[in-house]
Amino acid sequence: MAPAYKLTYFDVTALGEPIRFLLSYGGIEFEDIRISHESWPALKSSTPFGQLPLLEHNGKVAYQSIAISRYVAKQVKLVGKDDWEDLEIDATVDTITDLRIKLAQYSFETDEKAKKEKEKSILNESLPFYLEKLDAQAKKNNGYFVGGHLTWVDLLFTASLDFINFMAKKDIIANSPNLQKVKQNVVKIPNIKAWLEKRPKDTLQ
Ligand SMILES: N[C@@H](CCC(=O)N[C@@H](CS)C(=O)NCC(=O)O)C(=O)O
Repeated sequence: MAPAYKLTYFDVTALGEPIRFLLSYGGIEFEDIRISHESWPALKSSTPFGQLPLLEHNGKVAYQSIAISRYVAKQVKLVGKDDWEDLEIDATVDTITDLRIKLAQYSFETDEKAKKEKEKSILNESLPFYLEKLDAQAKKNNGYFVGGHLTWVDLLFTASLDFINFMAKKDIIANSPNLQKVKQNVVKIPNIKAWLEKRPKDTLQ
């Protein structure tokens, strides 16, 4: 029987990888459909908002990577212990998203002069600002972001690192010992380890 979950995204980690991590964590089998850039234009208009990723479950289609991640986190029991922890998780996810969007503004800037300016304001100012605060949060929570225990934001952060590092052109957590702990706490989980070994090796970012 075909798996009940089908994830459709491009052949990159980026916004699809947190969902792949979460499904893998829960031992949930899923179809990992990877759309090539050549075949995307023909598919685009059939998607809810002309973008990927999409998750199909029980014959229904969901879009928006973070909403999908939150849904899968509930299925695999990686949410907070109470509403306040859920709020803290959501706030941290939004902060990581803010950082990702800033780095994309730098990374995909094609005008040389504008890129130089963004290097200063984003790479040299915003990035260290965010990293210092996120590292302090991970320190306070003993190698996790929220509540001193594993939640889906730890998986989302770790799964996003390849793409974020690609955009920043460096290992952003090289000098952030507590963010390194978050990553270690995630990659040592047997189901995540198995996914990392199994996932396509030539995937970009
Ligand atoms: N907020 C959306 C953003 C989705 C998004 O930007 N998807 C990009 C790939 S990362 C996409 O589908 N690009 C192709 C297009 O817009 O035609 C999410 O988190 O799912």
